[in-house]
Amino acid sequence: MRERTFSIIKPDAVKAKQAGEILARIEKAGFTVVAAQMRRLTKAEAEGFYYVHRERPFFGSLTSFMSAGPCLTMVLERDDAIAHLRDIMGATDPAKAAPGTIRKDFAASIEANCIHGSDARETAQFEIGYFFPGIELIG
Ligand code: 3AN
Repeated sequence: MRERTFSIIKPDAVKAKQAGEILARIEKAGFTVVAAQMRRLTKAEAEGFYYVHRERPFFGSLTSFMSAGPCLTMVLERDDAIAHLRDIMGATDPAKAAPGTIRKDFAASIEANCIHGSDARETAQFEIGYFFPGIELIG
């Protein structure tokens, strides 16, 4: 089923000038870019985005990293977009990511792991609305 997901090419990858290569992989995997915007998150925006992780020990470090430089926020569409993006991203920890995945090839650490992708339908709706309010949602 055609659906939308939300993705961020994170500050580590933008700084390393890998955003273009990562986006090319996403497009080659059949995704359409529905919306895209470079932005630098404030610490408060990063905290709101990662609210579900607020009790985790890495929350402060993660939100500092995510607000340390520009990132590329995107809404992506294809069949089974949420699961498929997670497949091509690879595991959260790049050391455990499968060969050929984006994180295996570009990420430096479990925190600076180059790309975000929504993990479920509800999260995708929240995340798309958080950064692109007004975009029509599927479902
Ligand atoms: P994913 O991005 O693969 O869905 P989550 O949702 O478990 O992973 O974690 C959200 C983000 O928090 C990750 N993308 C990563 O940047 C960071 N993160 C996750 N686990 C750790 C950890 N153990 N130490 C530091 N940062 C972490």
